[in-house]
Amino acid sequence: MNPENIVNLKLHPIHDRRFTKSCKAQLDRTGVLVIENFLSSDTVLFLQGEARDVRPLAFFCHQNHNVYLLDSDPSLPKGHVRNLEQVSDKGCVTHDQIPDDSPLRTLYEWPDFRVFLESVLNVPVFPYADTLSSININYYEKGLQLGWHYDNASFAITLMVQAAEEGGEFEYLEKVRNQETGEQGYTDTEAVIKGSLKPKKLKMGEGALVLFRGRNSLHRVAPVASERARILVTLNFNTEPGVMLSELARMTFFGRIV
Ligand SMILES: O=C(O)CCC(=O)C(=O)O
Ligand SMILES: [Fe+2]
Repeated sequence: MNPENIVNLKLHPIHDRRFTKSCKAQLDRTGVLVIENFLSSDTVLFLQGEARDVRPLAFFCHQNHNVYLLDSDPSLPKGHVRNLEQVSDKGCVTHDQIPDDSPLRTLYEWPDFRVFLESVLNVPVFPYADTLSSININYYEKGLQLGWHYDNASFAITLMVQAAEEGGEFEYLEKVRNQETGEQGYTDTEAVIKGSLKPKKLKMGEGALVLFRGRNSLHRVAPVASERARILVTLNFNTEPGVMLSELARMTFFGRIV
C-alpha cells in the first residue's frame, strides 16, 4: 500500500509545517496528542483483518509490578503506594511476525512520517536494532488490562486499530510525579489508584495516532469487558541508533529474545 493512501493526508497534512507546529504545541502543552482518523478507513479495516490473521502468533504475558516499574522498596510497607501491586496482561505480536507487505511496515519506514514524528517530538527517532521490538501489535482481550504505571520512555507512539466495545479505556493524569527532580508524587498517585482523585479518559477512536508522554503521567488501560478486543499497535523508536530492547524486557513481553 502506498503511504499516501495509508494516512488521511487531506485531513492531516503531515508535510505542512503549520500542521506540524500545531501538533508540537499541543503535545508540549498537554503531554498528549491524539490525531483522530489518522489512518484511512480502508487501512483500519485492513489492519483489523491482519491483526486477526496473526493473532495465533501472539505471546500473552502476565505481570505484577508497581506503578514505578521498580523492584519493591523493603524500607516501605507492602501497602505503601511505592510498593502497591498492579496487574498487567496482554498479548503481543512482534515486529518479525508482521507481514512484509503490511501497511504498518510501510508507515513505520516512511521517511516523511519519521520527519513528522521528529518535528513533533523534537528528537531524532531510530528503529530498534533487535528484530522484535520496533512494531508490536498488542491484544487486550476480555479481562485483560494494563495496570497503573509511569513509563520509562519519555514518549510513546501508538495506533488504535480496534477499540473495545466495553472497557479498555485509557485513563491518565498528567504531571503527577516529576522524575527529573525526584518528586515521586506519592499522595496523588495513591489518590488516583484508590479512586479519590479522578483521572482523565483519553478518547481514541479506531484509526487514531496517539503520542503520549508517560514518564510523569500516571496511566493505565482499564480491563476490557467486551468480546471485541482492544487492538493497539505500538510504533517503537529510540533517540539514538543501534539500541536493542533489554533481554529481560524481551523475555517478559515477547517470551523470547530472537
Ligand atoms: O495501550 C495503550 O494505549 C498504552 C500502553 C502503555 O501505556 C504502555 O505500553 O506503556
Ligand atoms: Fe505506558
